[in-house]
Amino acid sequence: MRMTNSIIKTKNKNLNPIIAEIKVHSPKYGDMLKGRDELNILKIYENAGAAGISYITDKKYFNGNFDMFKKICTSSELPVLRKDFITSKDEIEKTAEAEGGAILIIARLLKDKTAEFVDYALEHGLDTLVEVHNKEEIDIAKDTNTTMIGVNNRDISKLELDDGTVSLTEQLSDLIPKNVIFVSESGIGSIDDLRLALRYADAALIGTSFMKAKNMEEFVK
Ligand code: IGP
Repeated sequence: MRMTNSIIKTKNKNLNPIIAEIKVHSPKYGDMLKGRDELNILKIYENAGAAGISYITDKKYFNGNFDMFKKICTSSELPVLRKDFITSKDEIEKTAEAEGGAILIIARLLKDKTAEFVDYALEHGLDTLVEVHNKEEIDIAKDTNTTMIGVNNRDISKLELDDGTVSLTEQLSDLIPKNVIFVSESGIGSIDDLRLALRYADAALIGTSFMKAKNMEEFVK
């Protein structure tokens, strides 16, 4: 199933659409697995009612790897978002071959190539999440055929050393076109943060606090 369909389906059931991120390593907190296994965390997220899964394949800052992404895709019925700093179309092809459900395209990174990369991913059957952090980047995202736009509440260039602020989702919400799925990403640490995010966005992407939490069901209900 595609990520957009799963988010809409979850919303129609009156549940909170959450993309739950299996985050192996955080630049701020270090190792997040704490001896656990990625596929165990996947099961926990599925049982908690996540609408989708996110996995970071970047090795340098997040200690992820593409083989694990493939394993997660084949082990789950849920759509899986590949997060990385994608700058080559080969990586889009690889993601589609692995039967990923969606791919992250960072507007700040791809600039005027964003639309082209989005089309390439869509042609390969992937949903696209164009990540933005300010008005200029939303203008880039608006000029594409993307199915999803994600406001990253953190500044990606600070590599997660900032905590981010969910109020950025609120501040930028009026600028997001109504015909795309709007995702609030990063820094969602509590049910109150989630409520604020989902007052404006269709879905929330949560990594760090889910890797630490035991009460994910409460977020979905
Ligand atoms: C998850 P958090 O604060 O819940 O752990 O954030 C996710 O949004 C974050 O990992 C992220 C990311 C990225 C990682 C957002 N954009 C781009 C790697 C690359």
